This record gives sequence, C-alpha cells and structure tokens, in this order.
Amino acid sequence: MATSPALMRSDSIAENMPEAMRERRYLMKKCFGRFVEQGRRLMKLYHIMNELEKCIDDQAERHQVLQGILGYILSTTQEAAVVPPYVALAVRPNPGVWEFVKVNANDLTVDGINATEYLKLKESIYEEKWAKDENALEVDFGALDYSTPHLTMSSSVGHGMNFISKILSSNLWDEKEAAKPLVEHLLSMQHQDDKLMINETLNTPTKLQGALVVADVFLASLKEWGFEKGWGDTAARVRKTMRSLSEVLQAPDPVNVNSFFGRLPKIFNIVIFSVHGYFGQANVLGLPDTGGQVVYILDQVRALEEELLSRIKNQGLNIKPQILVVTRLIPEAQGTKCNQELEAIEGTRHSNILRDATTKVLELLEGKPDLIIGNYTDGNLVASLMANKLGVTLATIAHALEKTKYEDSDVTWKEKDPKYHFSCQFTADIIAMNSADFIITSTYQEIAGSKERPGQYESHAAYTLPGLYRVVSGINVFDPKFNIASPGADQSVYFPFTETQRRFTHFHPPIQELLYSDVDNDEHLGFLQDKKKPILFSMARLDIVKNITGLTEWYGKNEKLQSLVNLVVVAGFFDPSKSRDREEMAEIEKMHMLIEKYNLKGQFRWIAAQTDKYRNGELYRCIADTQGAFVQPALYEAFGLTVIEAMNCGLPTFATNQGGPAEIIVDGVSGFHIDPHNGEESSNKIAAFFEKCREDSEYWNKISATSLQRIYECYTWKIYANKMLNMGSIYNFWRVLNKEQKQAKQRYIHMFYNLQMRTLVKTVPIPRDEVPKPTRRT
Ligand code: UDP
Ligand code: LCN
Repeated sequence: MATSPALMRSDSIAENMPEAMRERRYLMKKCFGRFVEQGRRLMKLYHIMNELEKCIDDQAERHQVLQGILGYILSTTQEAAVVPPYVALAVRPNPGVWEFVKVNANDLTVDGINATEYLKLKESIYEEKWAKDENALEVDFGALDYSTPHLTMSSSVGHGMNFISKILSSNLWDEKEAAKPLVEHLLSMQHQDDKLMINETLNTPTKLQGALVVADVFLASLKEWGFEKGWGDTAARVRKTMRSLSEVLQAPDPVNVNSFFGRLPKIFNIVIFSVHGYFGQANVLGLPDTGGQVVYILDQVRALEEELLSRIKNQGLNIKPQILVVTRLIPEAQGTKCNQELEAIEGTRHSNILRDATTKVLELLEGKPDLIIGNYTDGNLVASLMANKLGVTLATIAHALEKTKYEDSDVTWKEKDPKYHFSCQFTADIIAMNSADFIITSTYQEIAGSKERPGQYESHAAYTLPGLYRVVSGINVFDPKFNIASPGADQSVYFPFTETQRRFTHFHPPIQELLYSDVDNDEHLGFLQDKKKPILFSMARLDIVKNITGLTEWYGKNEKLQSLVNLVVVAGFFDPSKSRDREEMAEIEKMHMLIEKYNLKGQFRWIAAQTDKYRNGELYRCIADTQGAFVQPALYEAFGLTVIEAMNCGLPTFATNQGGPAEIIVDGVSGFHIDPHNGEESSNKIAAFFEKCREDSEYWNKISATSLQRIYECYTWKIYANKMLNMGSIYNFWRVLNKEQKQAKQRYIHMFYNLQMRTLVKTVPIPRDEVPKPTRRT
C-alpha cells in the first residue's frame, strides 16, 4: 500500500511533482519516454508499474524511487491517458480524492488540470473529433451543489446523517430565528386529515419553547397549549419527546437532533421499487436476475414494518402503516406468483407486493407515500420519477452498479452497448443518484472503495461516454446524502445452532439425507466417506464471480485440507444442457471436470441450488454441529448475505477480502478473510484453522461466539430499520431546508432525462426481441 512520504494532505500533486521530477530527471525522461512510445493509449496502474520496472533495472534504485514522492504519485495513479507528448495522470491519493496532472514527456513540465481537461484527453484516445468539439455535451451536477456542505475526511464518508445532525445542531444554535424552519416543519406534520405534533397556536420558536416548559408541568391539557397527537403513548414518553425538542431548541447537539428526528411521526407509508428479475416469495431464487436482492427487500420490508408499528405505537397514534413493493407483472411467471397483481408479504400485516400498476399506489395508500425507496438501476429510475412527481423524499439503493464491473466500460461504451446497454444504464444511474435525498449502501467500499480501489459510486465522479456526453461532475462521495446501513439476516430463520429449543428438527432427516446419503440423484452428487469429519460448506449461485469452482479446486489441490474436512457446496445444478446461461453452463462443466481431475468422490458433496430458506437455516446449523465452517470465496462480492446468514448460525466463516465481506468480518477475530486470487494461501489458512481447532478444543467456540457478537453489534435488520426511518425523517427536513437548490437540480435532471434518457431507451430492444440472456446484476 502506498504511504505518502513527504506529501501533506493539503499538498497538491501538481505543486510537488515538478521538483520531484527534477531530482530524477534522467530516469523520468526515460520512463515518460516509454509511456508515450506506443502512441495514444489508456494506461492502468499495472501498466505504469510494468513500464517502471523495465525502465529502472536496478532493483535498489527502483525501490528508492518507489519510496519517494514520485513513487507515491505513480503508485496512487489509477490511470493515465497518453496523448503524446502528454501523459495525463488521474491520481487518487485517498478514497474519494482525485487530482489530475498533465506531464509533457519531452520537457517534463507538469501542469495541474481539471476533470474536464483530463476527460478530454482521455476521449481523444477514442474519439478525437468529438473530444475537440466545443459543443460536446457536458454534464455537471456539481455546479448545482453550490450550497450543500460536504464532508471533508475520507474516513467520514458514508456517515451523512451524523454530519447533517451536526449541521442542523450548529445552525439551530447560531441564531434565534434559526429554529423557524423546524417549527414550520412541525406545523406541516399531519396524517391524512389529522394534524400532528403542534398547531398554529405555536407558530414561532419562542411560543413553542414557552409552551414546552408549561406542558412539561401540565401534560393533561396539551391541546389547550397548542399540542396535537404524536408526542407519545404515555405521559413519560410525551415528556421525553418534549424534553428532546426543548433540548434541540435550547442547546442543540448532533445526538439530540438525531434522537428528536427519530421520534417524529413522519413516516407511515413507504413505497419500494424493485423492478428487475422475478420478484416473488417462493420459487424465484436462481431465476434470471434474481438473487440476494429479493431476500434483502423482503427482509427489509418485515423489519421496516415492525419498526414502524413500534414507533407509531410509541408515538401514541392509531395509524396503520403500509409498505408496498412495486415490481413487474410477468404474465409467463414460470411457476411463480409473478403474474399476480397484489400479493401479501408473509410475516407482515400491512405490506404487499404490487405488480404492474404504479398509478395504483396512490389509490392503495389513499394518498402519497412518505418515503420512496428505489433498488438498482431500473427501480431507482422509476422511483426517482415518481418521487419527483409527488414531491416525496427519495432513497436509492444499488448494491452493485454496472459501471465498475467492466474495465473502461465508459470509454468503450459504443462497442458494448448492443449487448449491455451501458449508455442507458449509466444515464439512469446518474439521474437516480442525483435525484436521491439519501443513498443507502451496505458498506463503505461501495461508496469510496479502499485505499487501492475506487468505490462504485466514486467511479461516477467524472467519466465520459465519447460521442454521447462527458460527465465532469457526476456524484461527490463527500456529499452527506451517502449513508452506510448494512442489512441483516432474518433472525427467525438464521439463529445460533446452540439454541436447541428453536431448531427446526423436522428438517434433520432430509438434511441428513442431503449431506450423507451414498447415492447420486438430481439433488446431490458425490458422497462423504468419513462422516465424522467437520464440513467445510459453501452456498452460492454458480456464477464465475462466486468462484465455487475456485474453492473446489483449492480443496482438490490441498491434501492437508482434505485430511481435515469434507467439502460440501450448494450451487446451481448438474446438467449443463438445462442452463440458459452460457457462463453457468461453463461452470457446471468445470465442476464435473474438477471432481474427476482431483478424484474428489468420497470427500466432496455437490448439492443443487436450494430454495427453502428455513431448511437452509437449519442446514447452516447442521454444518455447525459438525464443528465445520462456511467459505465465501467470491472473486468479488458487493455485500454477501450468505456470510451473515452463516455467522448468525454461529458458523465460523472464511470470506473473500474483495468487497463487502472484508468489512463484515474482522480478520482473525470474528472470522477470517481469504484472498480469492491466492488459492494456496487461502486453503492453507482454512487448514490451519481446523488444525488449531484440533489442538485447542475451545478455539472453534471462540470464533463462533465472536462471529455472533459482530452480527449483533453491526448487522441486524433492527439496526437497519431504525437507521432507515431516522434517515427518512431527517432527510425529509433537510430537503425542505434546501428547497431552492433541490428544485434547481430537479429541473436540470428533468431536462437531462427528457433530452437524453428518453432518446437512449429507444435504442434498447424490448426483451421479447432479445436472446434470453439475463443481465447479471451481481
Ligand atoms: N441462496 C439460496 N439458495 C441457493 C443459493 C443461495 O437460497 O442455492 C440464498 C442465500 O441463502 C442468500 C441469497 O440466496 O440469502 C444470496 O445472497 P448473496 O448476497 O450471498 O448473493 P447474491 O446472489 O445476491 O449475489
Ligand atoms: C447483491 C449482491 O451482489 C450481494 O452481494 C448482496 O448481498 C445482495 O445484493 C443483497 O444486498
């Protein structure tokens, strides 16, 4: 990892680089000469490092250069646009922080340039004429962010709500009249025709403060003093909410601002859009475009409804909350209920799936929703259109954005558009991000990546689709709209194996059969000779990125691991001819090949994809009974629900260090990280764990317990729902405070949508004209 040798945070690269270049003039001339030698091209960090190695043969000297300022600059360069004699570097010293410089390879002069100039140089590698066109369309969302305060530290990215609480508290503290918008906000609160919180009697901060003092003493006659419903269901709770508001008015601090907004009766009805794939409650997992996202939304609905019911009760209100998940109606539903217009969500009282008719939302809710949540590109786009139309607070979620999945997908969009429709996808994404009042992510890396790798949102800061438009400022990861709210796992299904009373024992016979029977059938293949060994377990879709074949190969190559454990994987199915997905077919064939190659029969069981989550929950626990472990070996994983499902069951977990799991697990404490690109190291690490468990009988229990502790502290739906509703309330006020700027941006988005998006969608064939190949989201 590159550490800055002499550069201070405030130092600019453009200021430091010339002097550093002078000190190594001879070498740098040689290096930059090599960079431009091959003409126009886009170089990535690994190209730069390769060239550097070739230029400086002497290892000691190379080491010295890499340790210095130049080494720091070059190793934090994400890419370089080479347009001889210039080499323009896009340097990323910290997550979310970018600087662009242009070096002349002939005389080594260095100029600081802005994003526009950098993008133009980059475009000229692909479409020079367009790059030089003064009238090429430039999109600049940042120009409309003139009044939004931004976070400054990379480490605080993703904690927007805390930042906003800070701003609100310091604003309220600043001047006497500063509380006026808050009073107006409280005055505007109502549910259908019922007024909530306060009425016109208390229409100034002074009157409200005075009344709060009196009301504290005379709770019985609240209405007389100008207070309405919504303060609490008991005298104690009413008093607490009032004191909380008094504190906000008299001595605001971020904590009491946050807690007061959390108590406000602001959200009753929520609309969630999830348009892609098959959205249903049974028989859908594994169908095109349908994976953890469906699990996420259904669990999210249950958690939000529970939290809403508890809050509404505590607020002393008798209001029925409603959550509607709006999705596509699919006439040929392949044995699912995706052709049913309205379907109640199991485990909820007031939540439904609505298919097809968005106009029905208003009818079903008998009014506007209080919060709209979008999911993924298509869901987010529709959600943003509806939220804008109705003037409702908008949250967006997109656990895996397409842009970062394919290298240079922006500059090479034309060649990939017929298959992937990137132009539409990126346009929809940037519209939704900018429309959103707040953006929810599961992890930090989703927003701002890591020290080495830019985040998914970060990659939308500045990019270009040559020939179409250039985005000079798309989204700023320091915007306080970003919030990390990680999902949980359904704890009525995924609970510790030690809770014997709750266990779904009726599944034990079929699970025994699934794991240990000696015959092959449609559901399982291979057998376990030594039934006493712990089981190393994995479960995922059979996609390349999930790397189940990688895990099988690591196991096949590692005799030590084979001697310690059996391997059981749940993934896809066995007959490649039944798959509609070319990638999956190849993975199925590879699995069969690996079983033969490493002669895995007798210690390896391949189970076909499972659809019953209750049985899956018990399956994780049965694996824990064997003192086994779960492995998530993905080449990249946005979040990784299986990781937290396994941990919830008390199963020690090894998970990829590429993506979300690297944040979920604290390596060596609450589980282990593995490097999917280094199978030998990873399988040795797993083997070492099982060896240690043999030596120390308490070690397995210790890791099991710390995994659970980690889950309870950070990854539960209760934490998520609480955060989500607090955000809904606080960002609702924030958008009122920033009304003018919001409106200006909305007008800009409206124009962009009408002039660009609507034209672009016409280029996308409707699905029935296409080959039935799903667009992978994950
Ligand atoms: N899953 C399942 N059966 C399978 C494979 C996976 O029920 O054969 C479930 C798994 O329990 C989890 C979800 O599908 O709830 C996968 O979510 P994850 O976030 O791990 O990956 P995604 O598929 O969304 O990429
Ligand atoms: C999408 C993914 O790729 C997974 O990593 C997540 O766990 C899933 O959605 C649910 O958020």
